[in-house]
Amino acid sequence: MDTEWRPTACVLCASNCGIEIRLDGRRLAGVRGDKAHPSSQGYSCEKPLRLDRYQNGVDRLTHPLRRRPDGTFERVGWDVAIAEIAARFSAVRDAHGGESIFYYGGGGQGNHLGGSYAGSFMRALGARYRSNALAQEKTGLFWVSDRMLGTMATGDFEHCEVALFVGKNPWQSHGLPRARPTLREIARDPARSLIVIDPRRTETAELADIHLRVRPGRDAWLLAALVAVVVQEDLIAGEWLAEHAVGLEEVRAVLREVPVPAYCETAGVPEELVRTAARRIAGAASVAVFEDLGVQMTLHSTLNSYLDNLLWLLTGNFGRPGTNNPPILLAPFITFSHHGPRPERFSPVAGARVISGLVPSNVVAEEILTDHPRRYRAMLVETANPAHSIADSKRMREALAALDLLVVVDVAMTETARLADYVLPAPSQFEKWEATFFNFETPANYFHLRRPVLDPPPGADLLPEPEIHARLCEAIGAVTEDHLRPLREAAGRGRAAFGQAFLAALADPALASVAPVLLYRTLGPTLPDGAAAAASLWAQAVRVAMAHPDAVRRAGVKGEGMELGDRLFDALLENPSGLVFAVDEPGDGWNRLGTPDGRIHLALPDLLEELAGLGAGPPGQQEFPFVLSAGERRAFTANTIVRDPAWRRRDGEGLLRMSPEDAAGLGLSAGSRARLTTRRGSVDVTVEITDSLQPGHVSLPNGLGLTYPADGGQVTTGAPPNELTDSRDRDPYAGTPWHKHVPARVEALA
Ligand SMILES: Nc1nc2c(c(=O)[nH]1)N[C@H]1C(S)=C(S)[C@@H](COP(=O)(O)OP(=O)(O)OC[C@H]3O[C@@H](n4cnc5c(=O)[nH]c(N)nc54)[C@H](O)[C@@H]3O)O[C@H]1N2
Ligand SMILES: Nc1nc2c(c(=O)[nH]1)N[C@H]1C(S)=C(S)[C@@H](COP(=O)(O)OP(=O)(O)OC[C@H]3O[C@@H](n4cnc5c(=O)[nH]c(N)nc54)[C@H](O)[C@@H]3O)O[C@H]1N2
Ligand code: SF4
Ligand SMILES: [Mo]
Repeated sequence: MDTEWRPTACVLCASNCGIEIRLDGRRLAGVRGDKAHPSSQGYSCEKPLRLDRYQNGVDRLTHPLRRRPDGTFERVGWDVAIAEIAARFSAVRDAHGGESIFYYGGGGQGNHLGGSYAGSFMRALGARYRSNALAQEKTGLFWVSDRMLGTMATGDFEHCEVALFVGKNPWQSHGLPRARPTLREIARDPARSLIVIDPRRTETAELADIHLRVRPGRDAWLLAALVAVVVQEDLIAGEWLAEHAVGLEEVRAVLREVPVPAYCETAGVPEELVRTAARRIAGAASVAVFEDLGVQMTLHSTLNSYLDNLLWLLTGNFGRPGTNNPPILLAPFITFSHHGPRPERFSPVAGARVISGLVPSNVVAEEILTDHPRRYRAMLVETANPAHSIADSKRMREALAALDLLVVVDVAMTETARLADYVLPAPSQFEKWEATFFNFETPANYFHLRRPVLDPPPGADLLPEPEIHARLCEAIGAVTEDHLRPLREAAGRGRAAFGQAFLAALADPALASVAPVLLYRTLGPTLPDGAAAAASLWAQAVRVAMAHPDAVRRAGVKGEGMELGDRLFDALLENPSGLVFAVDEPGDGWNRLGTPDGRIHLALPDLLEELAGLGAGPPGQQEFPFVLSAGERRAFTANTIVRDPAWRRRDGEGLLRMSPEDAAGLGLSAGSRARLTTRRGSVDVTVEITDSLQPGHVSLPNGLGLTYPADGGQVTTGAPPNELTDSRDRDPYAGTPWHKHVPARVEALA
């Protein structure tokens, strides 16, 4: 066993805790929290202990693969793969236009560096449409926040007096630094309060001071009642709103009419408890809020996000420590444009709203399975598993099979890779330079550029994503030696000369569109320890230093202008456990408001109309008696990042949770087998009985139902949730899926 502990990060959820790894040969034999990591500070949960199952999975890809006419795969060399893929994408572009080429993915929970280069190849082809999992969850919130704030805001849970979690179970799903200790600290402190809105009595709800145990799918009524109490009892931050917001009267007019008792009844929550929660929120010095999939993937999802934002805005919880603040993103992978010069965009076939540059995942199949002349004909999928993760897997498989060309870049043979024409193997996240772009903390934000922990497997023929994208750009002639030479020469003369030459190159739009690959090929080779993949971050470091020089200097980086950016970039390279790169002063969040008048816009007419329409009541009796939440985060789920089922120390097959009342009614006992049926399909499951669920609500974990080699064949463990979901069940504004609200039926199996 190696005695050295090597710093890296856990890649199993968006928290990306710093960890240290000790190797035994090629095995990740020891894993522990990294105390030097600025955000997690030594914390980690139970999941990364067996990260070796990701690193050394038996279905890891070792060579580029090409599909034969009979459907099997054959190995090809990189030169052949790159040349053929470039030629086939070019042929699709020549015949149908670049817009018919679609990109999906670009980063899972820990690897966004590779995706930062993919745009170069796509733009060079003239592609305009792309998507990823954010368009299955966050785009409704982005759209609302864009219109209200011209940006987004995240909760400061370290400093808040009241923490509010809406459809979010951070005990299991994390998403805030050191989630479990942070939750315990809030719960233990009599001066602070933890409020949870969830139909389940989750681990987080168990700790809460107030648990609003809403009926599944009835959040819109509950949130409307909460905000209405704030307005009707005159608990709003009146002076603050007069100074900072517009549209209060329109909002007040609608909220005055909300019948609080009736809406609480619809939501299934006692009115007094709702009033108590509203008063606690309005009376607190600071409230931090995190809404997540429980409200973003259920009925009225975009309205839920709007009401949620109204709750903390009407009570003045923005732009101060302990409230909700716009973070400085080192890599701006979320974009806001509503208040800018560009009109809204819509997808070419389904006409679905494109938010933050993303087509809703739920319409991707619709955009392919049609004879519409503008349909997507070719697709590049990178570090995502859409055949498993997008609603209605059956239809998604059909859509992927209907493409003229499907290319998948992954580390493992996934459900999506099996359908591809070419499968391109990348080194694992521990075998290359990597980074996550999920950096949302305020007031101190951090970034972690990770070094490789070990080499790729001997004998394997892998290429990191930046190299793949650079070679593809070169193969179609978008990047040539003539483009690179002047930049390379400038890089040889130092960073200042390089900066000048790079800015000059950007004046040519064709070069600007492939800028990341130019950086990789020219600045990249000058970086220490083979860190070429980090080159795209140089441009981001310079951008952040120009836009937020004081915040960067408060983080301890010295200098002015481009030099400050250079030093920030060097600091990223020199801190293998991560670096605080920006520190805010109280009130800095206001400078990042993106509305042209510098005000918060409270009134969104379309959503106020939907709010007024809630009076008609919830949808009537369904043909199916149960609400299925398809995709609960549990102790041993991590999307589809770890494919080996032996990774799970418990709940190995992913039990269907249901209430004792429902189990008794169906004649089921713990461990019984049952058939779960929806409009789109059936799966067989094993039942767990728990009073943490309400009658009428059943819950299945996410990330199961993967097929993995075992016993000389392929074995599928657990139920794949998207065999049950329907892509038409989606939000009318953002197209986000209602995975938490799938009408279902359960029957006992003999
Ligand atoms: N362990 C683990 N952690 C993860 C992941 C993982 O796979 N495993 N995935 C990561 C990813 S990609 C994400 S996006 C996050 C998601 O993190 P979360 O959103 O916290 O995860 P979920 O468990 O999907 O949903 C949260 C809660 O919504 C509740 N819910 C269901 N229906 C409703 C409803 O109608 N109303 C309300 N208010 N709540 C409802 C569920 O009971 C559940 O407790 O987790 C991240 N962290
Ligand atoms: N029914 C239902 N469906 C859901 C959800 C739900 O709650 N219910 N949740 C949704 C949410 S919130 C999310 S975020 C999505 C997640 O779904 P996807 O976005 O499709 O992502 P993952 O399942 O995380 O797949 C990540 C892929 O990256 C690969 N990978 C790992 N490391 C590397 C690497 O270094 N390079 C490359 N190229 N590939 C790598 C893994 O092998 C895996 O195939 O699922 C969504 N789907
Ligand atoms: S799964 Fe998430 S919370 Fe747990 S160690 Fe990994 S990054 Fe941290
Ligand atoms: Mo997610």
